[in-house]
Amino acid sequence: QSSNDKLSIQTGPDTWYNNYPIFSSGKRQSPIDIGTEYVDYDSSLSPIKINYKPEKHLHIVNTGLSVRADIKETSEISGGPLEGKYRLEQFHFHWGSNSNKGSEHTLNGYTYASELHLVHWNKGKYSSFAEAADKSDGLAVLGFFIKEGHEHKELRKLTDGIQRIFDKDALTKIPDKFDPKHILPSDLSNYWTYDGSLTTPPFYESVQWIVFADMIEMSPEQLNLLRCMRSCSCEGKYIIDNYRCPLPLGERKLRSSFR
Ligand code: SG4
Ligand code: ZN
Repeated sequence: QSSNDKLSIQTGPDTWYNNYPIFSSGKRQSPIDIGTEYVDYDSSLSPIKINYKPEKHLHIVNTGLSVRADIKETSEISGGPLEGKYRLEQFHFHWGSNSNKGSEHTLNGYTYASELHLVHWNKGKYSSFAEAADKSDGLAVLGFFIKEGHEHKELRKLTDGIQRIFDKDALTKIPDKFDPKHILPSDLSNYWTYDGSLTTPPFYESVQWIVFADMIEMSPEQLNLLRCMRSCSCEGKYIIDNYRCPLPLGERKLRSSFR
């Protein structure tokens, strides 16, 4: 075993419980299994309003744990379970070593090939992402399950860019205009929502999770490009299976906007 293997094993999802003991007993940790038999329909949950602007040159970075796209424009969401406006900070993906796994949330125990997370912060109450990140009402993350299927046209711009950032800490700009709204399915009225946390260290219990019933598709080729990203600037260590496993719902409520 090389030292790089060890580093990855010591810092990957398998050891996060040991290194962050407070949160192994946390009461609002994420992800969870969305067990539809535990869901409460809430007729007061309106559709999520998306007010996203196209990015002139989307910046994407290989963080060593994922690919992250950083948002420069003032793109916002409101509605649903949210009070006031939440501003889009970044989006990123989780994925598996093959398409039978990769999502963080599961649906009645079923895992999908990947999951997209769009991370927003409460701009009505806080003045920056950093200030909001550890507050109980600080963040809202939109989650979308991704299935293997058709090529996703808007994400093609991103997956083309990924070929330039296979090494950890590499970053690049997408040459074309990129509209984050075009990543999303057209119907955003059906979703589940619950109080949760970041799914990576430091696991702050600050996230209103909104996971959508309508899914996104990416082609096998697009998913394979994610799997070519490296968790170091060396040969052979790939970013795969960068998902956390579901934690108990506990006393929390899991609500749906639809029957
Ligand atoms: C990914 O590792 C992102 O790249 C992180 O973003 C993100 O951390 C982390 O996932 C956890 O986010 O929606 N899955 S999640 O709970 O958003 C944060 C950064 O590297 C703080 C900043
Ligand atoms: Zn995530």
